[in-house]
Amino acid sequence: MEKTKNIIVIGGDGFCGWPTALHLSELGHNITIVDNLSRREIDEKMGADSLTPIASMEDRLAAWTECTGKTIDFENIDVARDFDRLTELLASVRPDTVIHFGEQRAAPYSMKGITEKRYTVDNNISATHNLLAAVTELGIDPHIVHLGTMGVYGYDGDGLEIPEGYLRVFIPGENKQIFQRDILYPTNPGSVYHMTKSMDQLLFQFYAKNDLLRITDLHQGIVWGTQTEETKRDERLINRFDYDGDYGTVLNRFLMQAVVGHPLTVHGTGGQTRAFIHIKDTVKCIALAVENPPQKTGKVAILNQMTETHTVRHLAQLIARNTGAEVAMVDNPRNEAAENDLRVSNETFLDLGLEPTTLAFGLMEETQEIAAKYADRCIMDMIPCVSTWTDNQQPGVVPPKAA
Ligand code: NAD
Ligand code: USQ
Repeated sequence: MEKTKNIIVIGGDGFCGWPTALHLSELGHNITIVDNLSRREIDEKMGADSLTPIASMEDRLAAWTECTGKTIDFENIDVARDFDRLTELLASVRPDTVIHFGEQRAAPYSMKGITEKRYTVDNNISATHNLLAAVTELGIDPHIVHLGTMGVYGYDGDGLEIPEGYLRVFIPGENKQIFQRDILYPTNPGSVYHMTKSMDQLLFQFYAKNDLLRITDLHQGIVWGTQTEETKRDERLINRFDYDGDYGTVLNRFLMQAVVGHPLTVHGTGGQTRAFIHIKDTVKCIALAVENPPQKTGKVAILNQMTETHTVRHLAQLIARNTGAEVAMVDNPRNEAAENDLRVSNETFLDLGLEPTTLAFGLMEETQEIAAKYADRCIMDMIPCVSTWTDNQQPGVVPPKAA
């Protein structure tokens, strides 16, 4: 391993943040987790819970020390609201790297109602800006690694490959002059949540240019799977598994639905093509990003973090074939294209040595070792997607004949 780094993981109690913190600790880095535990509070308020029994932060950290002899620090700070404590922590840890996962990340939750829309914008934009402002104010120079999303680009359906980095465009001016510009790839977000990630991009662009901050923005696809090498070591280290209609993502929802005997809820025609990545590859990609900080170029390093693309329909067919589950075509509660193509460049991580965990390889392990093992914890009432994008839409509920 290269030099030990001081790393702050904001959102380190979450689905991606927790296994990332453990993996980087395992690699020998000094880790401080920052989290306000808002995700656990939201579950409590909704009456939902992770399918897997996640331990308290105290028990998680004690288990990690018991298993490995390593310690991870924890600070309960709301980075969107408590600027002073965030600044104090940055001043005392003087991190080499800050990894920023600390945002409200569910599209359906962000579309539930006005309270959730406002919370998502206030929380996500303030969290990102507070981090950038605090780093600038202190005059420190950590590499900031942010978890962004593929969905900022929208799903236009024409199959144009989404590039990494800035997009070079040529704009016709007067007198047949052609002007060259390097711009952020145009965004076309499909939810209030995805809109906040588009806005994050502008914040990063500004601070990279104005203050020469070193920022890597990882445009990640939908994460599936649960466990990593580190979270498997002890049940108290287990990662969260969301399956409810707001926070459950499509592939994990289908896996859980298959084992509890619920029809797989395909929204609309299921022709939506999305990008996917296994949680084991998420933690590897982040470790690669941490080891390869960008230079101070005035530009953000923009990478795509995904390994394969599939239509929702294809995923449902694959799981139905493997498990015998029934597939239900339900109303699409979202305002999204019924069918689209999606091509994404992921050259950087492949060039850095990422060997993807494919669906074909990981699917059955995930079904048997996680979904089936904890199926009795499933709260069936939490399965339907009831957040609709507009008042004219219907929830994604299984029609009576198939239910
Ligand atoms: P998560 O909700 O499980 O974790 C986010 C964590 O951040 C939670 O523990 C929460 O308590 C914390 N948090 C939120 N606001 C905070 C604040 N103001 N101060 C301190 N902590 C705060 O989500 P996740 O699935 O781990 O996603 C992490 C990041 O990765 C998000 O930014 C998300 O947009 C991005 N991402 C996730 C996926 C996915 O499929 N899960 C895909 C692409 C991108
Ligand atoms: N879908 C179904 N049936 C379901 C649930 C979802 O057909 O039961 C469909 C949705 O309509 C959508 C697709 O599956 O077309 C993906 O939905 P999702 O909930 O799995 O993913 P999404 O809302 O896009 O959000 C998730 C994470 C988010 C992350 C994003 C990456 O919650 O944090 O940013 O994936 S991406 O999609 O690449 O933008």
